[in-house]
Amino acid sequence: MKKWIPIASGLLAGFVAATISFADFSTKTNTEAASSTKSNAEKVYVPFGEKDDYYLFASGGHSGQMFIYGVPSMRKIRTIPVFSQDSATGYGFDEHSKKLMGGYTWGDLHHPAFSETKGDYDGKWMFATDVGNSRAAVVDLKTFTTKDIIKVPNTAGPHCAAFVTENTEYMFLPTRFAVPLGQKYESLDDYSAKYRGVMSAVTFDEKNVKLNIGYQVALPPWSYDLSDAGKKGSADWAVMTTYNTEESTTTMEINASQADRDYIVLFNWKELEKMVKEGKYEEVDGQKMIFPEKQKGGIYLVPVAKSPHGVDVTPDGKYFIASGKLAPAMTVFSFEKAFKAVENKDFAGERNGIPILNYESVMEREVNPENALGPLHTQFDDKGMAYTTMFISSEIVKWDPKTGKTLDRVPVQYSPGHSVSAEGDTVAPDGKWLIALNKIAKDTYLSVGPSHPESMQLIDISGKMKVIMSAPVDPEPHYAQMIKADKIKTINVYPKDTKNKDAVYKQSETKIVRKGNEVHVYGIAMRSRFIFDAKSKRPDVIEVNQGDHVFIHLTNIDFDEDITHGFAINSYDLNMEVQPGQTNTMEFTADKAGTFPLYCTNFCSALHQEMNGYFLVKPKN
Ligand SMILES: [Cu+2]
Repeated sequence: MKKWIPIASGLLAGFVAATISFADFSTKTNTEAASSTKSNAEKVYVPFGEKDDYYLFASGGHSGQMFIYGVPSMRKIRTIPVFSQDSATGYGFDEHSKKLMGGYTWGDLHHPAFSETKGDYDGKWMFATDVGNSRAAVVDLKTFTTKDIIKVPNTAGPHCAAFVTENTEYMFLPTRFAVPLGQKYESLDDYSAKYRGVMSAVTFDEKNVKLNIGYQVALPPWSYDLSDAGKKGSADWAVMTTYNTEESTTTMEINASQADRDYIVLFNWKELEKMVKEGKYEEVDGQKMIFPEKQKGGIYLVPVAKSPHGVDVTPDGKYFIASGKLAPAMTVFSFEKAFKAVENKDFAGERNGIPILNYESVMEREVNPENALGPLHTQFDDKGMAYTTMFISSEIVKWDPKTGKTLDRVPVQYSPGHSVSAEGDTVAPDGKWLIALNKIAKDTYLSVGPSHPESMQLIDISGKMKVIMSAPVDPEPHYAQMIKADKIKTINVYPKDTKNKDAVYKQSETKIVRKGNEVHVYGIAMRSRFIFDAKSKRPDVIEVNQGDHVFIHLTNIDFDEDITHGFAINSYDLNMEVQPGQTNTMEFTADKAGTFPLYCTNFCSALHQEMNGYFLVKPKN
């Protein structure tokens, strides 16, 4: 009984707050959520009229999508389709998004990364990579829609990304699976000689909203796992972990864990950029490829405990932290010591022409919290303290990178992979909240059969760490980033684009144009009807001949926030969305003759159910 009193009174307090804020129409955020005097329920309760403090962008793994949550409420707000089709938004059905997807139907979205200015999230763009089909994408945070996707050649699964440099100069996409250049056929017997672990330096042209590959580096045929860019004094550098330096080609769980040490690849991207400018590269598949065994300088190896996962740069840019995922210890490495070792050529031999720095010369300290096992990934708070997920011992350990002292620890349910703290990988983390992204939820939620959801557990880190709540999540969050809500500036409606030849804003300009067997419909969606040809007897009907190639250009002329229309043709397996002010195109061949109702799929008004018409296909004979 006792247990329920604070929760009930918390809710009551919340309802009172809701009434007040609704009355004055306040849009203030729930800034005192982390106050330690509140109950768990009060800390996560965001009353009607108030908003969450943070957006959480979680990778959707092999769903191919990105999941958006509010923090601290942990309410799921939206799914952004990125690499996979999504009929809810028509993504992958309309011409623009179909083209972006490049012929693929799914993706495996791993690590989301916000664009940065001076090492801090600027709230403008979000990048992500696809391990399933080797692509990279950029999402516009004004509209929460995917704007560009590129296929990354010579790379098979850019798991190690995306992490951006301090001013979004680059994001580095190293491969998880080594493949021969050009992904040509080569026998696995020739693995060490013919396979490569290519890293791509991807640039983002903000003006044209276009991702490009600046250059590539033909690294040894190892698996590259995670990376981070330097900050402040180390801003010209980046680090990434690599495993299977054994170069094994089968039974990896045994063969890739033989050597006691794998490596962190430490590279100076300004140096690599200089090499490219000086023409020190070879053209491979149209890419500028740097071969580190021929072009010395710029890339170094740092030995690390075997099979490392995360490598994370401290907010001050002075250290990078990595751990072997089977080991009990985290290792803190010093950038300053690494720079000195590079300068003094303090090398312990080389691998594939890349100098290996002496472990002892670069290592600052090893940190070994009692009974902690399986350190994977580290985030930071506003005081520079580190929080490391322990996959095997199922806990988060808080520790001080400057002393190695363990400060706090909290069990999570269960097996956390990554974690994310508020702006926790920037130069200025916020503290307050940490979310454990747990791979296994077991019996946490109502059963949904043999396969259970994953979970995200919200941890208050404003004082002693405390798990506040747990939210189920679809497969599968690998990493997430959390940004202050007020940094994101969305638009309300798409502005009129008078240069767009497909757009029609006036009813009188709607028309159906035939050129041979090509039919172009220039139509309008508005509450609560479609108008394809205003002059026609039935303006909401499209009639074509079987075999016609049909383009339906549809503009939503409801310039009102949240009045989105859908457009589906029954039994034609087609659906797209037009957000307020947006123009979209659907292209298909009318191969089936018959009568097919068309309708608005996205609820738009009281008369939404009446927003329909017919698509008539006259048979050939
Ligand atoms: Cu509608």
